Amino acid sequence: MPEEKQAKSIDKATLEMLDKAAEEGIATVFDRAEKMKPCPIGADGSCCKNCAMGPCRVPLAKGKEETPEEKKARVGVCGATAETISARNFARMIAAGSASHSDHGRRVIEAFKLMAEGKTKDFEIKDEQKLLKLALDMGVEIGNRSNNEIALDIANKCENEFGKQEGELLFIKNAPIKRQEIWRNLGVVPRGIDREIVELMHRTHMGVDQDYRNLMLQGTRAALADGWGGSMIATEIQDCMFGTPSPVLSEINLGVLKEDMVNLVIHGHEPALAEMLAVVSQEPEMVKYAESKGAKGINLAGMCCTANEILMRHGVPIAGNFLQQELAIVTGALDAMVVDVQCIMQGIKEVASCFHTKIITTDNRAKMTGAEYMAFDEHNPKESARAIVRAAIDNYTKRGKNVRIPNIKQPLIAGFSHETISYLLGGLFRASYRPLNDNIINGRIRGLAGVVGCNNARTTHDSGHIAMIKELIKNDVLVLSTGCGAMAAAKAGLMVPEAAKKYCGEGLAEICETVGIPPVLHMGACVDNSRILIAATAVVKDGGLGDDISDLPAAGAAPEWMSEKAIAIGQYFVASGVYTVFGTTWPTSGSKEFTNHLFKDMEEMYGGKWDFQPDPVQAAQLMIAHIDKKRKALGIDKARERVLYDMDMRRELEG
Ligand code: NFS
Repeated sequence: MPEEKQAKSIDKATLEMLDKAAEEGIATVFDRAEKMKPCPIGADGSCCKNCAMGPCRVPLAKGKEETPEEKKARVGVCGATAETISARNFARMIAAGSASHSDHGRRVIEAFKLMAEGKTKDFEIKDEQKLLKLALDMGVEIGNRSNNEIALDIANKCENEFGKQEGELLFIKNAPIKRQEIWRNLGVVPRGIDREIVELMHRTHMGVDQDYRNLMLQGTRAALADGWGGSMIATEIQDCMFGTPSPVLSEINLGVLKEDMVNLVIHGHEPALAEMLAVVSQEPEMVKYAESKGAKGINLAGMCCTANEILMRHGVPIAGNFLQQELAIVTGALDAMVVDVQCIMQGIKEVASCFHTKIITTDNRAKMTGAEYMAFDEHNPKESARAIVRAAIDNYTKRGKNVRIPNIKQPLIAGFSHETISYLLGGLFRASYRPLNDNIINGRIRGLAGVVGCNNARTTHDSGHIAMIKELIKNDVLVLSTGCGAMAAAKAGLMVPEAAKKYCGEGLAEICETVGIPPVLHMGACVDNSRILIAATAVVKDGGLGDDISDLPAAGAAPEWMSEKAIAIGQYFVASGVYTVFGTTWPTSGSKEFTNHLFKDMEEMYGGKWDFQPDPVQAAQLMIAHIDKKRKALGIDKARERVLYDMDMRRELEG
């Protein structure tokens, strides 16, 4: 029987634009993925190219048990074993992922410092309460000092977290006490963010660390330096400067583009420029300028995590998630795609060459051959943003006749910072996680799941996220989401309160309806996974559910992951005590021993562990089983039935 072709997406807007691309002979990521299969040796982590004696390939023969002799022979030219090679590759993914999140955090601090020093007037403190709380947490004097004086001290302290050579990262103290002890006992508390990443790169160089256990201790240090360091710093400082998110209504999918307006999509990860674009695109002079070119106004929309940032704080609509970036251009209605850093496919340039769309790079760390570079000047952010908006408006006049915008979009509610969750549940004057804890203890909410991460062209777009989330909420698991996973959920209509009645088990539906929240809470961009860590810690601190994150009936997943950042996130979740299951593909399959270390040993070390399950419904069942195990350990298990999907229900899901 011929192999059944995998559906490209479950999202109708995506499918419609893929048809348009096909009609016009335009290749996208979906076509390239079909044309080029992944290298099976590299996909399993069995290829080492860390020196010029290689690349060495040490693939594991599939379908039969390996003999000890065969295992012994599976080494690189230098003698590196499959275990070492696999661990090095995995560790380097962590290093790259942690570097990306952390360098994002560093840029945010730079802007924050300029603001504090009065060198830019366009940024300001938007959340004074959060600033003061940060000051208290970080030991910064408040007294009679101005906000900017306090902010400058905080900026300097945060900056120091990157280059610190000794001691412990400051935000480690945000974790439950017991967690901190576990880390100290294992010796994995990060010193400085940069130091841990550099040391990991050193240790994975040819001929350095050859013990996968030891390598992963450093991998964990670098990952924790991301989750409880770079990412957490980014989130906290962004909240001070741009405001802590609170519930906001918006819309998502390609249908947010408008035929009669200048369409400008901001794509990437960092919020500073996007914040300014959100402001200046509404300025009367700008709108007038757009009208002078025949447009009805300026329509700003987001893509990937920059989109999440400005959605959370301003309700700016989202055009789509990772795999939709080229398709926004295929509509023919996009006048400019403005990019900063991360997750930007080079393919957008080629697709844009078939239309009038201008690709504008704005960050000196991420330029693209053939695209126009318009530097974002942090000293003068508003002016930079105005120049970009003007360029988009000018380009509107070049829009061709070949325009088709799918008439598909969904409403969503976003803005669930951990502060918001406690206000919503506890009330403005007694904000607390108590009601959440009580409802977990009484079983209305079975547990919590973080479903996060990317899209991956090797699996049906959005399908993993949606199948997994529906299975979880059906079983009364409240889902916290970030990144492209959150966008998938929103597009499927799961981020409105009405979704509770339709998709949730009785207990969860009751809570959502009473509080007026959706069953899937949008917590922001991928750096905002740190919000999930803080929320989990708040649940621990509120009491009744153990004294560590690993005691909570909670689990994490990235069913469609693809980025190195996802591996860094996974490792800091595991090291923070969370059972974490990934889908699509597993990058250490070439070494059973090393995979065992991640899937088994880590549970003894950290109370959390990795797992891999490409079927999203089965993966959800693994998460639920883990949640039930934790409920039992806490003594709050009462007999409850697990809803299992039958084939009809699955078909309905996929249809
Ligand atoms: Ni996260 Fe956000 Fe999306 Fe994946 Fe990329 S945009 S930082 S890496 S693809 S979720």
